[in-house]
Amino acid sequence: MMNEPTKLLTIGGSDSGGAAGVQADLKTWTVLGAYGMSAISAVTAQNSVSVNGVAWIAPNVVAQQIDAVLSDYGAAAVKTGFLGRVSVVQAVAERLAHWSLPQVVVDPVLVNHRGEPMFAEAVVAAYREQLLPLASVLTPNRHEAALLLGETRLTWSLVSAERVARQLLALGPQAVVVKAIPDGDELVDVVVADSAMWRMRAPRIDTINTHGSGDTLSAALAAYLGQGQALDSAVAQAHQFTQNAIAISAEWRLGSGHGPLGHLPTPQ
Ligand code: PXL
Repeated sequence: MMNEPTKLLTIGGSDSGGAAGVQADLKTWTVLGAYGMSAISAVTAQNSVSVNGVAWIAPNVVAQQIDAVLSDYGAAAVKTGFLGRVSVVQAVAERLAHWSLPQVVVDPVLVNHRGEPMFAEAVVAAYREQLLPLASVLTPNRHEAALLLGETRLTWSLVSAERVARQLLALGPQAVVVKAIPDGDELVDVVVADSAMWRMRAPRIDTINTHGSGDTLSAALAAYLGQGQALDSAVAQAHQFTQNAIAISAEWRLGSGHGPLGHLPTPQ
């Protein structure tokens, strides 16, 4: 029997610095033995210090890329990232509904690394109304979770994170992972699906090099789900993969700012 790789599609933005966006997804997928494809929604000019420019790709061209790969290769799982425009969210939701994919991981890229909203409220509404109902798993950080629910004054605790995760679940995704809730020296991911809820804890690694960590977690999750893992084992392995990648690059100084993860495990 031929041993073919699992096919995966990322729909998101290009990060010229190679840390986040489709570059993070494709690196993650290669390391995990999958075959990665991409539909680019935006081209960003950025490095470890700043984002200097964004060029948006026309929604029909985003749709054409999706149709081109799904009509030929197909995909076991799709991940969405930096969509950023109502018209792009609409086009992506429309094509995903058309192709009726088995696994859709929606990483709602809506805030910058300081937790501030990057886009107009209409973009958040488009996510809520059009993309969340199509998601197998939604993977917001706490700022994105609050934004999606229109909550501006949240005091974060694990209990509020669990409430928020349940409220997001009611908007349509089959599962929600709220990432990186601070709890003492640890960061906790809260997972809800149906009647189940659980927490994944990890010590906070003291490093500036976490650019693309959210993308890496959701990309790894898409890969494990696409490879046929159940949700609980897929989220646990994606969490572990991301922790390892953060640990590998913790001491790197590739640029002078907020640097990337080390996706490739170093030989022991
Ligand atoms: O980490 C979220 C993200 C996703 N996609 C692109 C990005 C970023 C953050 O920098 O630049 C293209």
